[in-house]
Amino acid sequence: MFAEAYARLPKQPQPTTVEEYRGRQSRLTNRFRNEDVLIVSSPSFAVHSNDVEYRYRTSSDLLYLTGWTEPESVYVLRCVDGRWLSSLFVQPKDTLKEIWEGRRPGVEGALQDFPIDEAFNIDELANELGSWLNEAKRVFVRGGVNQEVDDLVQSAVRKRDRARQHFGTGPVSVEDPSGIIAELRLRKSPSEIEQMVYASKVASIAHELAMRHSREGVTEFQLQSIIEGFFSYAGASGWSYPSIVGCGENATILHYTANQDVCGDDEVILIDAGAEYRGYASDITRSWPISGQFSDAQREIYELVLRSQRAAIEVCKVGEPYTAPHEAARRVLAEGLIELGIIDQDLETALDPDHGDLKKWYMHNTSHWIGLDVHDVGVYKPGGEPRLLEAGMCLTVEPGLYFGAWRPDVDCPERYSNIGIRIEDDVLVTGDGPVILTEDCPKTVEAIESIVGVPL
Ligand SMILES: [Mn+2]
Repeated sequence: MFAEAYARLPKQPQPTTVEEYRGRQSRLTNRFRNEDVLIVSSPSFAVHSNDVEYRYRTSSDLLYLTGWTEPESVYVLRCVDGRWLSSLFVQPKDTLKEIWEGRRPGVEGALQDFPIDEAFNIDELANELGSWLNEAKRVFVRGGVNQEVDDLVQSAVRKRDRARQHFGTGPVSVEDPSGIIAELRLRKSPSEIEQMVYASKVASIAHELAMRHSREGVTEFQLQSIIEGFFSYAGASGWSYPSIVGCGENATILHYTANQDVCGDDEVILIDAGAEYRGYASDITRSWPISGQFSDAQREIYELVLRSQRAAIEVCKVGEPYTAPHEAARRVLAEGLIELGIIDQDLETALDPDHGDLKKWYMHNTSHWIGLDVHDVGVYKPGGEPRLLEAGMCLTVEPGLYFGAWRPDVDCPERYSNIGIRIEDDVLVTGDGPVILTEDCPKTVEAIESIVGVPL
């Protein structure tokens, strides 16, 4: 069943080139002084149980600067005689380990295929990095990622030797580089957008396949397996966050991930699932009736959320504050809920963050940045003011309404009992207006009703 769906995908895009990684490194060093040193370590493995680890996924900053995905690695940028050098400490070649765990690129591989000037085995870290640190003034490193690096930095800072006494050498400050790298990552390049488009297309088709396999009695985990199975089939590395597959009252739980229930004919299912491709996330939510036909009550809520989502996407424009989609979505939702008699307040009261009833049924934000992290980096309110959208920024637009009849804190209207609807797309801001990266994913009532329960 996957082959036909796979045939609809475009060819996989070219990977990011070594030249582009070099460009990112030099945009970063433009913000540094010659005595600065930047260190980015790969995170350690996460244990699943006993001696079994989770699938390894390196840090997004390391991916962004180098494309290097191997564990036990430390990347260093430093300036020698006026020239910035890109160094990488890597796992050594080890035939026995490679027989068991897989081939290692090693020092040669790092130098050959990556934007790296000098490569070392990781066991040389203390020696090499230790001496570079003694020459540095400001060290940019995120603490808590690599204990050995943290210790080396601390020892360089504490060191009180003759050179320090006589010449004032040695680091005087340790700073977190995350914010500087985040500013670069916030604006996506054409090649990054190509990877994100592929991740989006894979996830769009996966959602469509889940729609096609929906029928009374199907389980949440079966639909999850179709979605995640297609992610793998299509060459994605897996999900970009654990899939949310919730039917009936589970659809009213924002981050429901148990995915263990059987789907009933009169229920709406909400699936929030995205593929990760070459480190880039997609993030899609769709909601549909298991029967393939919206009931009147389900359609009323669905069309309202869809209207609000379209209004929010409309304002994803250069120069708009990042809060504009949220404000647009909230206004449409509040108007609609008043019209349906669900909110008995005037519009401005309904929207009030303290006294408004909108937040009873819509309690989350509308947007987050998306990129190498599903909740991508980038400060939303630099200096306290909402950031203005620029071309190349990518954000999600995901309004929803949730009528959990199980909730003791609200009186859920009977007619809308246990209807949970969220509609989420990934949007690229461009000079020509918003581009919906996930536009292939069926969204209108007509499209959904013609697809649900109809195998490919
Ligand atoms: Mn999202």
